[in-house]
Amino acid sequence: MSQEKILKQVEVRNPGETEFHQAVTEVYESVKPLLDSSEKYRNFKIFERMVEPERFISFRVTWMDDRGEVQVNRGFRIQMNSAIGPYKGGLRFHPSVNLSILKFLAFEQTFKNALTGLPMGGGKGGSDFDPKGKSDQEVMRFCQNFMLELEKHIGHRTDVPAGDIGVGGREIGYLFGAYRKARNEFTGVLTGKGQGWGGSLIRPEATGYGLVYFANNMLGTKNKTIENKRCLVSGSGNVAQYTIEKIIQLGGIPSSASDSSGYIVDEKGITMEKLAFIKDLKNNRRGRISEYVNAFPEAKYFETDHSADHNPLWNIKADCAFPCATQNEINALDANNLVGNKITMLAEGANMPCTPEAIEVFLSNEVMYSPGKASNAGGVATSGLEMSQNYMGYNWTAEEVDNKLQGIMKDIHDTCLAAAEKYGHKGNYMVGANIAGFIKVADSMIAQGVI
Ligand code: NDP
Ligand code: 2IT
Repeated sequence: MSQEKILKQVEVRNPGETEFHQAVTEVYESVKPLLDSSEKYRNFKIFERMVEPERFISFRVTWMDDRGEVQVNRGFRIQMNSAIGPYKGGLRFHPSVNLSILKFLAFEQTFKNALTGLPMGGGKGGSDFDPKGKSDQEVMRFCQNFMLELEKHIGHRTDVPAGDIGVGGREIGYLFGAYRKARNEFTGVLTGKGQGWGGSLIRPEATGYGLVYFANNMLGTKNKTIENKRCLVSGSGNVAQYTIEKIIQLGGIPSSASDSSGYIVDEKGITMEKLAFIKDLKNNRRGRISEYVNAFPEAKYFETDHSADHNPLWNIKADCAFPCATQNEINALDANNLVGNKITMLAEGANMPCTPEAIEVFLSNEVMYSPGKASNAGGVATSGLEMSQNYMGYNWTAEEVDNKLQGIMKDIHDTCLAAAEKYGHKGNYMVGANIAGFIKVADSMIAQGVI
């Protein structure tokens, strides 16, 4: 099928699923020269197969809120591709969750997981349930009812979910408890578990730490490091918190954080003490980032105007940027503002936080840019290490896991650069990540026949 036909068919088969179209188009454009030159990928219809989930499950989740009112939500699991291992990927609980968002995430996850070098296929799931403002009991009842259905479709050798937006340690605990009860078995069916019940050390930190390790590798190609670099970070959840932590540990200066209501700017830099405040605020008190300025009045808080054509957070002077909140949070105007302020590097912590137009701005202005499927892969890689430890019935030390994580991030970095250079796009991490991830999955699919 020609380029137009393949992308057209994705649009026709998945009407209105704009995020999914966006993710598919990016990968397609990167691998097109490979498809053009390789008869085997064309004859085996590899790309056409990759954009069709192997299976997706959609179900009703009914639960009772604290007032005794019955609530109805939607639950999903996209089992995208299992050519190189069991389906693996997070669960997102957010009111915006729909098939388009989960399909884009599952599609990206397939290539990301291939890049880690570990045997994990691609999957993603979640619900339009909004944990914000819910009591612990409500979250627990929701998780139990969600798992009542999901447990029929997952397993430690079949499909291993984990966290994502709105799903952290608390939710994984409730989900794991419900699975164990339903199946009467204790297996590593979820990752991101607690330390005492099968979790891996460093998994909570892994996405953010891995992101900064990756960024340091990128800067290393120009004989630079993150030390003394001013860094913009968006988000204030799991990924943002440990990105900020690792930037501080490596001598950088994180100067912002955000949530969906607004952002804080702390020109003096977020210190370990200030980060401890953010962790307690977000993970225990479940408050808003605006409260940061009450504790640290030297910082400033700005509300986000969601109807504006750009986000002023990305117009603050800095050397590096780490978007760690959500998809499409940086558009072309934001990218131009970053370029105007002479940003040297942007590494994606979130999945697909930059629009295609924003990426174009970075690439054409020689800003070092890395796609989430490469630079945020440390989270799922450490999930893979958690699975290995569960299979072995053994735990590695924090130092052992952290060393493996650093090695994996370096390998992913080098793999992206090597693939980019081989296919004529020297220094382009996006093309390199897409091609290297694609080849691994594609060749495995071909070896396993037409199924
Ligand atoms: P969390 O739920 O811990 O934090 C999400 C953060 O992003 C919060 O600060 C949240 O603000 C903000 N946010 C969420 N949605 C929006 C939105 N629509 N507009 C503005 N801000 C928003 O999630 P994570 O930190 O786990 O995930 C962040 C990103 O990283 C996601 O893109 C996720 O897919 C990706 N990722 C996560 C991994 C992981 O291991 N957890 C691994 C790899 C990637 P608020 O509280 O107001 O909603
Ligand atoms: O987007 C991601 O890579 C994640 N949310 C983590 C997935 C995982 O299985 O650890």
